[in-house]
Amino acid sequence: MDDGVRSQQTNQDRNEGPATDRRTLLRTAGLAGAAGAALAGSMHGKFSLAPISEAQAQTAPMPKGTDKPWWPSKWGKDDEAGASNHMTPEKVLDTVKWIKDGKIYKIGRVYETGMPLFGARVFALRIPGSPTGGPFGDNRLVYHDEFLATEIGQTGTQFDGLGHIGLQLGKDGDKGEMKFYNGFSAAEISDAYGLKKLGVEKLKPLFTRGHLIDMVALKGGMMDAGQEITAADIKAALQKQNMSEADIKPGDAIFFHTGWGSLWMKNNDRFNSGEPGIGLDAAKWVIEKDLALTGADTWAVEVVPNPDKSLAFAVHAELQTKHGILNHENLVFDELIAAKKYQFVYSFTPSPIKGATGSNGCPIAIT
Ligand code: UVW
Repeated sequence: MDDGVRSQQTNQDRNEGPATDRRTLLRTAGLAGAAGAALAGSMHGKFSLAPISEAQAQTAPMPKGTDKPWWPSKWGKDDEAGASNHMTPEKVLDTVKWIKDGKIYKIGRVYETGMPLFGARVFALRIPGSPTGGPFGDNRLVYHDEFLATEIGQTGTQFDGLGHIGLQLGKDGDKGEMKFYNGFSAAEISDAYGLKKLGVEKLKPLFTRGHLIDMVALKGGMMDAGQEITAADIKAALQKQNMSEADIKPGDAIFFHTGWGSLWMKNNDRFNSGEPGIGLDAAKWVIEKDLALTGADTWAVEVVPNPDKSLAFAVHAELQTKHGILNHENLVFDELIAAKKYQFVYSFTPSPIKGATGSNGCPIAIT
């Protein structure tokens, strides 16, 4: 179906829906009770949400926090690259000015067995054969291959692409109304062998100015699960770090050091139990600043549980689904913080796996 037709049909459907339906927020009602408690508790390790009932599903056209279509995207109705479109030659040339001492910092984690994983995700690396092949030839060459079974874009240091997070509009299970970035529906994009639209391979390589917010310094210690980073916190941290809010330009990236990453592989249960992070207030600030990417030393970047316990990953939906703003999770900033390097070039090219929802890989910061 042509995109214009797609958006017209959905808009028409929504405009003609009964007014009472617009006020019905039953899609989230299933989260408010028992599942809200699950969110507050062990969401990451043992993800569980109470399913909404069939009766609720029949009368639930709009989810909480969404009152109008978010498409077409400002990048065009066919766009699949979202905020990576900020990466123009002009942006790259402006970004390069931030390279002062030529030092490169790895800000991604090592992928290994025992790292904390969301829900039932797995990470299983095997080297078949030991060695996999050989010896070959008179020179007796041997070689190793690896076999990796994992949600490759959603374990460890992970970059969320635009096919990852969507919102169910309309009735529960209606894939035509399960909407992603730019209004693409699950019905259009889903495929068992890779997303047909919004695959991570559609994104442009990211090379932009990164601003690091040290929340540990601002708060005087590691933040706690459920502790929200607000726009006021960002402003206060910028001031403390002698940085100017005016220096944050469209297409830049913003990163948050919460201290939560210190639990990585030391206390996975606590790491998985929730996390500090940005809430909807900071997300609004990110959208207003027209940034390309958010990142943090946590597994979702956003506060979990959300202070509004009826909401699940609301910041993901605001930034990625509605605005095409990208997200990088489980980053490490310790070396940058130790060197007091709060401004750097962030560089990352998502692994171009056709139809993938995200990407593994090691982002770098260049100072
Ligand atoms: C989900 O996959 C729901 O979240 P995240 O992007 O944090 O892994």
